Amino acid sequence: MQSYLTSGFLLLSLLLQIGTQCDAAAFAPGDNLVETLQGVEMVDSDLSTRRNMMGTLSVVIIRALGLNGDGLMQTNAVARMWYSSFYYQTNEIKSDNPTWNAVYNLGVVETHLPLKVEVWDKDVGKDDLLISCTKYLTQGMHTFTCSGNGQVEVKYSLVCEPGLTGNQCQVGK
Ligand SMILES: [Ca+2]
Ligand SMILES: [Ca+2]
Repeated sequence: MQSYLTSGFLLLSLLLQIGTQCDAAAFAPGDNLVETLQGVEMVDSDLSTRRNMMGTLSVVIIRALGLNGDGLMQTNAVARMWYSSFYYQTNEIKSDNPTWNAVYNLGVVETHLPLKVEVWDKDVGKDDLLISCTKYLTQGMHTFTCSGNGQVEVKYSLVCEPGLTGNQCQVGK
């Protein structure tokens, strides 16, 4: 009798605990324990889906070549990059062939988003957009070049979070 009461009490406190963690309205008085546990499982799989497609991203804006922002004068070259809510801008180099080697460590990010890179010539008044491109990332170390008015070289490293693999870190091991 005592153990029956104890297990009944444990069941009740488990239900109360789950009820406070989830939407209490989802648990009607008639619900049994099996339905309740299925509810918990659904919450868990939502969480693991959210942990999917994550990796550590570093981007290096290496250099640009053959820019022509100011005719006979050297370009006032600046590169900009965007990824998710991140935005970075290099320092300005007065050259048609600037080398920045600017390293940006973004930390753990979602992997399915496009990386956008632009190169600009700074002017008094309106700046000139020389190169613009977007690139979807894959895991590993990669170097790519974007062309426009000249070229820009970009390198990045994407390391999947533990337990994830595939091009965009989407598949669990
Ligand atoms: Ca210009
Ligand atoms: Ca300029």
